[in-house]
Amino acid sequence: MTQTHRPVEGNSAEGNIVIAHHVHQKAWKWYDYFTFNVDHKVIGIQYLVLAFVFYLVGGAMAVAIRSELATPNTDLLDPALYNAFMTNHGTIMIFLWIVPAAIGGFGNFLIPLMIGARDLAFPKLNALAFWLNPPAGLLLIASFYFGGAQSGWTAYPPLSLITATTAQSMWVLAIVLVGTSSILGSLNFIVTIVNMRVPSQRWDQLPLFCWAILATSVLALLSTPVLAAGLVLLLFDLNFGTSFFKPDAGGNVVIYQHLFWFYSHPAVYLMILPIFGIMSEVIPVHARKPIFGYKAIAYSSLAICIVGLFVWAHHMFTSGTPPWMRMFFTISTLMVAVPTGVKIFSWVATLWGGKIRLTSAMLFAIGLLMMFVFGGISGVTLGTAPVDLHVHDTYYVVGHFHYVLFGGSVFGIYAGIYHWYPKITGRMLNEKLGVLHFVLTFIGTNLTFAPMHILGLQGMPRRVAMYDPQFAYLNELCTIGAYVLAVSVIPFYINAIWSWTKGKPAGDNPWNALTLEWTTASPPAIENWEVLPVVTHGPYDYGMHADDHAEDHPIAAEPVAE
Ligand code: HEM
Ligand SMILES: [Cu+2]
Repeated sequence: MTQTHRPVEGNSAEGNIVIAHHVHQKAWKWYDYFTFNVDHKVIGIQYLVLAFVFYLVGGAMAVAIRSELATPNTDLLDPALYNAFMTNHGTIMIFLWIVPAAIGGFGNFLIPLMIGARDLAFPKLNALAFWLNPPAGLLLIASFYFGGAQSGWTAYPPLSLITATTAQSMWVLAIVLVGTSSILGSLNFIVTIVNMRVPSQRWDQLPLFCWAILATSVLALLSTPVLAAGLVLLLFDLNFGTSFFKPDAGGNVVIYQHLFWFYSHPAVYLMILPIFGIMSEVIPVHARKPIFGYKAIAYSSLAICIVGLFVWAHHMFTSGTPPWMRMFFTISTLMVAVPTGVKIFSWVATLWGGKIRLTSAMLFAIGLLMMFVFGGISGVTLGTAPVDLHVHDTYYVVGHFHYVLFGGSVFGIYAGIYHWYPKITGRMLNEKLGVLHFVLTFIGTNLTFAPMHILGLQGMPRRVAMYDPQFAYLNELCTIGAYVLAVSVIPFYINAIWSWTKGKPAGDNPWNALTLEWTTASPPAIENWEVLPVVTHGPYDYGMHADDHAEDHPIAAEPVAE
């Protein structure tokens, strides 16, 4: 713990009020953000900013891919470059955008603030975990000099063993770096949440975002080493003449798929669980209502984490898996829908009868609900072996996972940014630009990814630069949607950069929220608190106490009319 070396004065009779003197410095300078800084808030911002930079890189690749696909012929990119863009687009969007933003960014910035701690348990380890990410990104970008990895973000052998060997090795090293980062970060989160809550915060007063990060971290710890093992074997096959995955030399390609998906299916929960955590914070605050089913939401995160470990082979229904396996993995996959449904219903129930403020944060949260339900349903169809056998590796899959990843993760990251930007910077974002951003994003996402389901059902294969002219019309729609999405980020980036210094000052608690992070200054001082907070009520007790902004939420104060 970092704070133990500081002179502290305790109200020891109570045991829960600790006053720290000599907090020397109030705030960091801009250049501190470019150094090996150990403050969790600096690290959180470093993760977020790096992620938003890579979002543009991955997004530019998406625009290139969609421009190529605007017509049936390959008139823009040569096929090898197309494959390299496609592979690195997926890799960057997952490993350098969603995961670092959702877990690294929000997790680091918020966890200590939400539990009344001054930092994470191991601040240096935390900084180290962050600094593994920039070199990973550089490796991916530099790999284009060697042709770029071309075998898709799954890097299935034997394809990955016979295309662009050097670039593929760089790709493997990049993923091992981000994987290591995620293992270190997860350890830190678990120890911090378990050990460093202020004594007055009971487990059932822990904000749901913290529960989500806890579940995410456990899952990352269990699954990431398996991916690392698979990738290191691949690296050996690529460079040192081994043949773990070379079929013609006695190797087995299906083993690679098991190792890969044992991590990469859970990886979708690594991306979505923190986002679910963000949803559980944003919705009650902007609906001015206690969250419905706190315990159900907390437990369902843990349930998703456990069941999520037993579903990986739904990606392998077409890899010669025996029927009993297809049956087992269909059933386990469908079971994940249950805890997920619990969450969705809890949020809808929270919205029900709430005094909803349609802030940009709330718009993105509601947009997420709509998109995610749609993506979840197409996921259920894919998880069912008989359906998947038909649409596997078609655009149906591409439509599905973009609904979940874009409609789920990206909308959630935006909801979180609009919600916590005032805490992070001390300034409000401009709401008009926020609404414009939301409208463009919502239209763009649906226009880009909805037609892909139809294309898939009609039989258009994925991962192709050239396609049958019968698919031209729907592809044009997708490409127009992609341009709308490209435009949609402009108001957001302008807003985020401009408001950082010029936005309306936010005050400490602009939304009148009840979680602990809103009890300290905006932006929080270097060690977060002058006086550690004392938890007197639950994080979502809107309208339940006379002193907590009753003017804002009259709902629960009066008995529900029935
Ligand atoms: C942050 C959001 C996004 C995420 C997480 C994401 C993720 C992915 C992933 C994992 C792949 C698979 C790559 C592979 O198979 O190796 C992929 C492919 C693709 N993405 Fe995205 N993507 C995102 C945004 C977008 C956007 C905005 C567009 C269009 C404007 C787009 C268009 C495509 C296309 C056309 C493919 C190729 C599909 C194929 O041929 O299989 N993606 N994306
Ligand atoms: Cu999966």
